[in-house]
Amino acid sequence: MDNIFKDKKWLVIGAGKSGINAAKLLISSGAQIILYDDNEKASFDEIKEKAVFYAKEIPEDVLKDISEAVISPGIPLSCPAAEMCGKHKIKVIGEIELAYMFEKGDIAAITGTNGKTTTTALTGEIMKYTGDKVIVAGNIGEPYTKLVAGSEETSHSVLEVSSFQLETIEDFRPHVSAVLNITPDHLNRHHTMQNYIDAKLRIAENQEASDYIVLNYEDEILRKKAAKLKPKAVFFSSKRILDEGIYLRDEKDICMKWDGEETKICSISELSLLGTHNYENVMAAAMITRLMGVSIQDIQKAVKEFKSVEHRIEYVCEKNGVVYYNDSKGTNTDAAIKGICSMTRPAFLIGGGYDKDADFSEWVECFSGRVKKLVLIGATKDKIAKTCDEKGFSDYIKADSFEEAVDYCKNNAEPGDAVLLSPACASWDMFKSYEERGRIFKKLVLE
Ligand code: UMA
Repeated sequence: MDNIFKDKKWLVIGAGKSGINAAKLLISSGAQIILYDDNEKASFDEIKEKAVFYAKEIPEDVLKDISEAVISPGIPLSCPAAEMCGKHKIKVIGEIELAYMFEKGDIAAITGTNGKTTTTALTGEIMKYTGDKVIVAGNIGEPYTKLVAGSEETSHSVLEVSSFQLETIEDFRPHVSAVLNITPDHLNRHHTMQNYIDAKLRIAENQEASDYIVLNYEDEILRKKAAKLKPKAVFFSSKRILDEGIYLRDEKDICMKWDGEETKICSISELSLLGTHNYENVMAAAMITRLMGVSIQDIQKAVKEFKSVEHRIEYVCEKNGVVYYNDSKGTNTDAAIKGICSMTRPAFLIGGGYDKDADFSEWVECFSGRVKKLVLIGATKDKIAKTCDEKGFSDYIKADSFEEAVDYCKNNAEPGDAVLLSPACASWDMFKSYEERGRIFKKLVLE
């Protein structure tokens, strides 16, 4: 095969995890790298010998030699660097698309507003029962560009893909895709709900009739879109028994119906994961892996063995009769509502963070009878406080720092209470990532 990268000059936009790993993949294929980041202090030590770095602006004479550009997911196509590419007719692809050019095996790709990390992790665990090599990558944390070089003809890549990543695919074609649900999120980036839905559904754009898409039957948007998609749609439902697909029978058993035959996968009492949203994640993962060729017996074993994912309603510890939970992955109101609704004790809730133009009404509405005190942090604290005032919820305080918020909870929660970090916001105003926010929370709690 011709090496289409050799001696080509590639522009890598973004010097975070995705950008650095995209650059490394390109360098290993013989390409030359121009690295761009809005932040002039961006660190790129790993590739500093092999990349030329620019911040804010790229000189015209450098741009004219660039053949293609790869953009990181967190950077919108309206950023100055991508606009410069447009002016110079340089094609811009996303980091997922770049990795896909190196893929040798088959792919299961999972998106949705919520649940995708748990579903991806579980899908990866079930796929491992095939005995084949399994790569778990994407929005879940490990960039696809970092791991794809290890793919083989018989390997399986299980990818969590965000709407940001799907915006910039071209040929990316999973054999099995899944959209778990679509509720408002990232509207500051996508501007309208329709744009957000369109970005998510790009997951099926290159799929053919021999491919599958797993969809949530209870999500009206997805149910209506199914017939218009090229891959065969297979549904899961937590509310009704389906003619084909996977569903929760009598609110206790997860059953799969395929080729006219119903098989019980497990009872929900056998699962470590809690809550209906998690049963949906299990159903999606079981269906995806069945369509990827895993046996029913292996699916049955794997789902029962699976434990919860870090930062998703994660039990931290019990101290002085107070139980602490880290739900830092609750980065939007929908996910955070699931966090609160899973609590069986009155909760001190730490909320607030980066402003994504979200509406906090529904989140605040579910506080009644559940939230003892809301401790607000970050850029959205005044906006959330205003929503609380409008909704008649007055048990809130504002903290000046994350440490102050955690300390307040530690000093005021009483035996029988829970302390829950479930911010309903992204972390980027105060932290590098939701992972960093979750880990700092756990450290402060355990101190
Ligand atoms: N930057 C700019 N201009 C901008 C914005 C950012 O130059 O307008 C620069 C920053 O200075 C920084 C770099 O871009 O140096 C960061 O790039 P990035 O935001 O794409 O972040 P990465 O570190 O590359 O991580 C990305 C994903 N981040 C985002 O989509 C925001 C990670 O998803 C993903 O795990 C990682 O790639 C590996 O694939 C995180 C996320 O928060 C978990 N995702 C969102 C979510 O789940 O809601 C979509």
